[in-house]
Amino acid sequence: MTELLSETGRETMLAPLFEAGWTMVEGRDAITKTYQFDNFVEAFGFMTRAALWAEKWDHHPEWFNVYKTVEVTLSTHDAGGLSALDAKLARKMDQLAG
Ligand code: HBI
Repeated sequence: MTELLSETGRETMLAPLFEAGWTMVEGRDAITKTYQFDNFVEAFGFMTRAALWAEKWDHHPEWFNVYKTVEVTLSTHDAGGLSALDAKLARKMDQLAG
């Protein structure tokens, strides 16, 4: 069972993500960010790169792609909320999005 982020963990690990455009999901212990790319191929390329990391870390996003937009929501299903894995994957996604 993956541990939920503690209060201090949230302060330290989520603050930089909020600075980078992530927000809490209304009514859910999850974070979300919408990425805009130049075109569909760029958007899908991002998803492909992110998918390899999600698989490597066995931690998968909930995401929705329309054309050049990718809407990402992260939460840890088996913890029932946010864990350190979500912060880690969010940081990686921001790096991959360039
Ligand atoms: N991804 N976001 C998320 N949350 C999980 O609990 C999770 C996952 N990917 C794989 C995974 N769990 C496996 O370890 C099994 O628990 C399904």
